[in-house]
Amino acid sequence: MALTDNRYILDWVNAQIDLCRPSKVLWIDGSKAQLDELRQQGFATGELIELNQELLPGCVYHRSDPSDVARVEARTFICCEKQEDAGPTNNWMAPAEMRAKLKDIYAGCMDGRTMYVIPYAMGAVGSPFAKYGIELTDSIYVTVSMAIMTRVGTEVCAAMGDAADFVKGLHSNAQLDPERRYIAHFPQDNEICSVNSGYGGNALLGKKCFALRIASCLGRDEGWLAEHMLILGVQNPAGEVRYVCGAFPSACGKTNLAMLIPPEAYREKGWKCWCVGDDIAWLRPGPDGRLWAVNPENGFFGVAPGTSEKTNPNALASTMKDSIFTNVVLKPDGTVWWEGMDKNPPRGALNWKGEPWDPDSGVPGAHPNSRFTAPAKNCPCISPEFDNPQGVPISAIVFGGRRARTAPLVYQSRNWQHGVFVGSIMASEKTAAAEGKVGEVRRDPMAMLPFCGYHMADYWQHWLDMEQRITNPPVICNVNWFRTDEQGKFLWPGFGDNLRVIEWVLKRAFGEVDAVDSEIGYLPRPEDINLEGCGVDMETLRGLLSVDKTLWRQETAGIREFYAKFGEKLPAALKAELDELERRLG
Ligand code: GTP
Ligand code: SPV
Ligand code: MN
Repeated sequence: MALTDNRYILDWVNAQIDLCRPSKVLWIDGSKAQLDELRQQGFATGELIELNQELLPGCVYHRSDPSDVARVEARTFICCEKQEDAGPTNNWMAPAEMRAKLKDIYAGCMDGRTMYVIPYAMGAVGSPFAKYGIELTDSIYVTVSMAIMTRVGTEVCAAMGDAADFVKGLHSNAQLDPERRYIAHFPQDNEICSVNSGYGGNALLGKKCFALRIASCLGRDEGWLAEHMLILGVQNPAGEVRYVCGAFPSACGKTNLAMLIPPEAYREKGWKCWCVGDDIAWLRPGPDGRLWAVNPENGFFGVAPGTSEKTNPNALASTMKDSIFTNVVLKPDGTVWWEGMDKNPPRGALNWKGEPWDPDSGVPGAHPNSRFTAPAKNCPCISPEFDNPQGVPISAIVFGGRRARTAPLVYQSRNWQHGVFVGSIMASEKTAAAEGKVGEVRRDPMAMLPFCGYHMADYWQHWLDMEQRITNPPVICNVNWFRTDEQGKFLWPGFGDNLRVIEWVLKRAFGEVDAVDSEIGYLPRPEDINLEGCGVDMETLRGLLSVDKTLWRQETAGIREFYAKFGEKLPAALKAELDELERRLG
């Protein structure tokens, strides 16, 4: 039975039923009983596998199709009326053409299946920042995942009332045919159509599709920012909590930084960290002129490999109940394993494809982009402000990526405009979170390259324009945890020790520490980074903070080439910042 009498919702849902012709329609009310029942059905169809309920209560396992293991950027489209509004970094197709294609693919695609109707909220229900959506899907996996990643059900319908402004999302696994896979966005209609993929960011439409691609367009029109950012609260020994947002490309450390545990020397003094969000932040100027952030999600869709008791115990603890594991190793005792969890790979286990796996084979058992889906409330360090409808005030923004050589451990931009420049020139070595060759350097402005729902140069202009609305702006820095030595070994311990860098960043935000000017921005004086108990010597730190002018001159050439893509639309302010950087480098 429908959970609403909202005409706009019912008319749209009915039209999709006519198109997809499901055999059954089930509205998701968000109740535990209904979700339990769905999991049981998932076990029966094999879509889900029950895990050891004593060791992992409420947890299930899922394998995606081996051809369907990451976001597919080549099949992701922005379908606005004019191609120039999508810009040179997005795939574009005319809305009418895409709709015609999709109509054929969706026609009858749910025959013999159930259509699940999921009313969901991005942000705390009732918050002035919250936005609402309906996802239609024929996947139980997607449905139970959405129930973790977002707030779903009856209370969402109540909050939507009879309003017309909800985001429409139609998802079908269809045949999981990679040739007919489309992740299509229609910003002018607040609509998302996803078909032939059942994987994460392609299929959980609240996440990248809505909360970034569609929301970035809403933010442009309404005067706010939808960003690919974690939100971290840092509590100092005086008990004061300061908040930082961080934009790193996929698989570059957002979840890890968001759940950071302070190094022992810090914990002893009383430092604590709080996780507000690990992937997406919606940022708005508050009446006090500061930038305020909410995390629109309700769970974590985190990279499994490398997550361990040592690197990220909070993430691991978050997955101990009511979670979903996708494409990891399935152990004979009904628990899970992945590379980097510990040094004891299991024997007699099944790999991510469901085949018997020999840990000595040299082939990884878990897919490198295997993931856990865990409720935010499970996280031991979840912020008391997590559900605060007003969000949290942001003192600093850090941009970052994986750079073996160029970017120093940290540097601060000179002002907002220079900070926007620093974000726009972000680059990172490619990881497994998207399809493509791992290792090559790609420019990824603000970590938004695959997620900006409109022309990237207009997006930069929007960032620049935001300065007018933020009278008390956060500082903007760039960080790089991934500098390596000649042998390719990381020079910085990373993880919890990143707090040493964040402490400096936050001190800069409050004018509590000096810095040295350099060609690229303000650098820390080495003695201002607290190295107590971290095993890094001054010499190494100096190296980490060094700026190699030859490399940076090559870098500016690369930036110029990248900027050239944007032609006339490139904001003059960014062009001026690049000129200034080149001038300083000599
Ligand atoms: P998405 O969920 O795809 O957006 O990724 P993410 O940005 O949340 O990245 P995540 O925190 O899951 O980390 C991805 C990988 O980077 C894991 O293998 C981590 O172990 C590794 N990593 C994270 N932080 C650090 C760090 O400070 N230093 C080093 N060397 N590796 C790190
Ligand atoms: C990312 O790739 O940035 C992710 C995973 O967080 S996905 O949801 O697939 O986008
Ligand atoms: Mn993450």
